[in-house]
Amino acid sequence: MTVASMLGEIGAIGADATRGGYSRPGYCAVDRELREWFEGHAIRRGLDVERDANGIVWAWWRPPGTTGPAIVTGSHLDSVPGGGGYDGPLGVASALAAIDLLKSMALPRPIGIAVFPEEEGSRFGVACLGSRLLTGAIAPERALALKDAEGDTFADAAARDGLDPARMGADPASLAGIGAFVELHVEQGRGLVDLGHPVAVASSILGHGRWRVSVDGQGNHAGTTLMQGRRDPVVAAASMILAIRDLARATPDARATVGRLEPVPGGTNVIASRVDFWIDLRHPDDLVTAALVTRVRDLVDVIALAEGCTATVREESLSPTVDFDLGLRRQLRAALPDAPELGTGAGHDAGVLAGHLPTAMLFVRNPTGVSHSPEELCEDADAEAGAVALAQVLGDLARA
Ligand code: HGY
Ligand code: MN
Ligand code: MN
Ligand code: MN
Repeated sequence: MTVASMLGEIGAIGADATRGGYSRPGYCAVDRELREWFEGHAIRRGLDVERDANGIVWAWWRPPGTTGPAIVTGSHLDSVPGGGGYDGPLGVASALAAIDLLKSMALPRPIGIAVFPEEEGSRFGVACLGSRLLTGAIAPERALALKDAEGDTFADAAARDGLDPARMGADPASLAGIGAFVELHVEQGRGLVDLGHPVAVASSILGHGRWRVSVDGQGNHAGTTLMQGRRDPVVAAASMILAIRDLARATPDARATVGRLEPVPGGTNVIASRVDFWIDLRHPDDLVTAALVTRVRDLVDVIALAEGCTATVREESLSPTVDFDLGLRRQLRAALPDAPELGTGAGHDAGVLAGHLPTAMLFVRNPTGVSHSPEELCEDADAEAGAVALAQVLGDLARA
């Protein structure tokens, strides 16, 4: 079965008619449907499937005679709201296609596929929630207390999704069973388009974090409240967002985004009493990110005061810059001598695992270079080339 046809099947799950693209939050019915799709494909290939206490689905190819830590690949099936069809699913479908190629190779090591839940953090606000739980990057107590936009706690959602919150948390034994992890992912930029190659080896992941800003003012009637003396948190937030944009513009390589803003109560004829907005901030140097956060906190305080409001800034997640293991990159480049190396500004579960075991990534060309949008794209031929490259790399690592 081709990667493209598997992507076609996945594309029938979680389409978002309102926003376009796909909306696939973690640990819910859509996620369950996607997991069942994956489990069906894995079982049909003779893989042993299990779902761990953190909700990660593992599929193992462990024929008799294979020994030692497994070579694992995989990615995620959840999406951002209105996301594209490749961010995550391309890595999972390519992993299944790679297994089809590897099964006849009589490799000495077991091969595994991992499907990580809530990689986007779209529902509970923390990116890579599954792999962070697995590695201990987030304490289960903190994770279980996270709430989604409806006020549902992760503990309740996980329990409804068939998990036992009491068993969640770091699993060093599971990590020890992995000799190397290689994630294939659609490129979320135009690097490969400009270089004219279908596949690249990843060199690094930009450090990135998320902060929630809550601004409180005075709610009131839009018609009976004169402009003088208003304490409008939405106006304060607007000034803050522009100031954050200007700060990032003035800092080479920085990226700052506010894509989510929620006024309370959210009425057209109501001056909001509060507004929450989230900042996604990224920079290759973790020290610069920290300095930018300090500047953001200061400007938020100054603007809030000027607008007669109060404000808080709370860190929700923070991921340091990742430089992938040089030895592993060398092995991948030996397997794929024509493939260039590219860094990425996008976070991945591979970035979380990189601090715990030998980890690498492959990127596959995206002709539009656009991601987190229905315009994300990967041509069928490149998708197949990616799966062949992944099989090549996994086979080499299994024989190493
Ligand atoms: O936000 C990211 O960089 C990734 O897509 N989760
Ligand atoms: Mn993404
Ligand atoms: Mn992704
Ligand atoms: Mn009225």
